This record gives sequence, C-alpha cells and structure tokens, in this order.
Amino acid sequence: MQKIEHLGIAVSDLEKSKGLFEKLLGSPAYKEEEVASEHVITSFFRNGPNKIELLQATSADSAIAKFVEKRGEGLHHIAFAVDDIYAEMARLKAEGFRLLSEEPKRGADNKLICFIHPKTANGILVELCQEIR
Ligand code: CMX
Repeated sequence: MQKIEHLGIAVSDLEKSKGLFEKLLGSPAYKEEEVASEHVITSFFRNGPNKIELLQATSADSAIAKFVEKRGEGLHHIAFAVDDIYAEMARLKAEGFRLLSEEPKRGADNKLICFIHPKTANGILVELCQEIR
C-alpha cells in the first residue's frame, strides 16, 4: 500500500456539494467524470497533495444511492494507491479481507480499482487503486 490516494464522499446533490467544497477548500473541482459501470457521477478536488472525490448516484441501483438512503451523506470510502493491484488483492485476500470483485475494475480518474468489504475492515470501505499506465 502506498499513500492515501483519495477520500470518497457520498452526496445526494453533486452541484450543491461542489459549491460547498469549493468554498471549503478555496479552489474549484478540477475534474468531473461519470463512471457508468458504478452508476455514479464524480467530481474531484485537490487539497495540497490530497484528493477528495464527491460521488452522486446516477441510478437507484448504485452503491451510493443505497449508502445515502441508509446512512445519509458522508465519508463513503478511503482509497489507497497501490503499485500492483493484482499482487495487493492476492495479499489482502490471503490475509482474510473480503474483496468485492475477483478482478480489478476500471474506475474514475484513469484507475484500476477493487473494493474491500467494510465488514472485514473495521467498518471502512477500502478501495485499492492503481494508475492505468
Ligand atoms: N462504509 C461503511 N459501511 C458500509 C458502506 C460504506 N461505504 N456501505 C455499506 N456499508 C454497510 C451497510 O450499512 C451494512 O451495515 P449493517 O449490516 O451494519 O447495516 C453493511 O455494510 C453490509 O451491507 P451489505 O448488505 O453487505 O451490502 P450493501 O448492499 O449495503 O453494499 C457494499 C455495501 C460495500 C458491499 C457495496 O456498497 C459495494 O459493493 N461497494 C463497492 C462499490 C462502490 O462503492 N461503488 C461506488 C463508488 C465507485 C467509485 O468510487 O468510482
């Protein structure tokens, strides 16, 4: 595991939350991207060396829609940058973590991603992400 790559925050109204985070961080979002496979639209902010991803559901089937309905808006996941996602998935699986997919998927911001079930990670949804080179 390398550094924290970003924090993911579930929101119900992306436009409204973008305005709020622009005021909070004092800088605009640098990117907006829809990830159709995950049923989300995302906005990314930079804060020094760190990144924050706002996520709004685009369908009722989205993990974000379910999360917001059940728990309200808020911190949804912590993403860690990894150098080799296949090796890291194998290592974490062997350590007893439950991976939410057998293969990495394509995520936002040019990444291969894989999630770890929060019930096996102290209630935190963990995302692994590797830059697509
Ligand atoms: N953080 C912490 N706990 C969470 C959670 C989250 N983000 N999302 C769900 N949970 C909790 C639920 O509240 C539930 O808790 P209780 O049993 O105590 O009530 C528990 O996890 C188990 O839930 P589940 O019934 O197994 O599964 P859900 O249908 O709630 O789905 C999860 C949870 C994590 C498996 C699902 O959201 C998932 O597959 N996530 C990965 C994909 C994803 O999040 N995509 C959106 C982001 C995409 C992107 O970043 O590009």
